[in-house]
Amino acid sequence: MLNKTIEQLEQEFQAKIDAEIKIEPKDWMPDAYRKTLVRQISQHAHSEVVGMLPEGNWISRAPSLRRKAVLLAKVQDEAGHGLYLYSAVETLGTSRDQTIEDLLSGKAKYSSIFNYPALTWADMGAIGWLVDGAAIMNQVALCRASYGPYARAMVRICKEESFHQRQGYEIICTLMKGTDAQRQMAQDAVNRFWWPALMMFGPSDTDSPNSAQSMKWKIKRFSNDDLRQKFVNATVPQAHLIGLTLPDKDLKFNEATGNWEFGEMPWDEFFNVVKGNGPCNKKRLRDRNTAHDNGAWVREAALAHAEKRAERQRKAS
Ligand code: FAQ
Repeated sequence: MLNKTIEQLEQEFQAKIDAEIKIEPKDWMPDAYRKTLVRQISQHAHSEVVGMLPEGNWISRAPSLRRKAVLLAKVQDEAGHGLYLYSAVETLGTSRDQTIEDLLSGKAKYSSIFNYPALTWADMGAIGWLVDGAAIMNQVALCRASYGPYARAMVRICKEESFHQRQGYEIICTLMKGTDAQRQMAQDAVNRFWWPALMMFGPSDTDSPNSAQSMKWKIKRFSNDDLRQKFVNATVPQAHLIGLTLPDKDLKFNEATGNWEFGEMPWDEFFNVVKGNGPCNKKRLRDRNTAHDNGAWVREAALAHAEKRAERQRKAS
């Protein structure tokens, strides 16, 4: 490797990617590839962890023991997803402490969707059905990402997200079979979460600075707009099946393309939320910092325990 030029190394690297050979942590990789993975995977990890907040808020208010147990399990799954993803970032040479510090200081991004409030129980259904549904649409493709540790983490995450999506749809279906007030609550949640869910796929392809390179490196397999369209196509029939309308007067089926065409995306709102000015950005960061501070004793205890074990092993050997 020492005798090779950067150009040769880059060519070999791209050839491996083109041949669908996974890149592993100890393999040579261009700095920009490493940087883009650290960026995307850490934002993804932060999204899972911040994503626990709106749902965590409903665990104590779930309408039955069964609903409480399911929601609790789902929120715990999100914590697990965060941990797999933080581990994948570590394999790229960035410390977990640094990655988490970037979230807590407000430097790092996380998905725009988690800056919206969860106002009613129906929001738990809308989040599971629409938010996890959008997440899987994007993440199934990431199971084939070129970086091995990310792709492998995504396989497990997708299995769990698929359960999350079904539990959300089941909540909404149950409400739609209920009283007028329950149906209205479901419709209201869908009205509020529909556009923010579509924004999860990121800016349109013409405004997505990272897409072209990420697709060449096979980190991304589909463009933001392609995935958004696939999500709309999959979700509109599910809404209609149970009597929900979607808050888009321009939504119409195009027989020729087989696509559900949708109206103008609220891009001003998207960029505003990403810049930190969404309804809950400040609260989410504050709550995450409080949770981190409250967990200090757990981290200290775990470290003290690990040191004691290491000391015992040193003495025994
Ligand atoms: N929110 O050039 P692109 C979940 C940023 S997990 C905020 O298109 P890229 C599970 C983007 O980072 C949800 N920022 O970027 C769950 C970039 O900023 P930078 C998270 C956004 O990376 C469910 C800039 O805009 N999923 O929900 C957003 O090629 C329920 C330009 O954009 C993932 O993270 C956004 N929506 O494509 C948990 C999946 N969109 O860094 C709890 C992995 C874009 O240049 C409860 N990530 N930006 O300053 C990806 O697939 C990609 O990163 C995209 C964006 C598709 C999100």
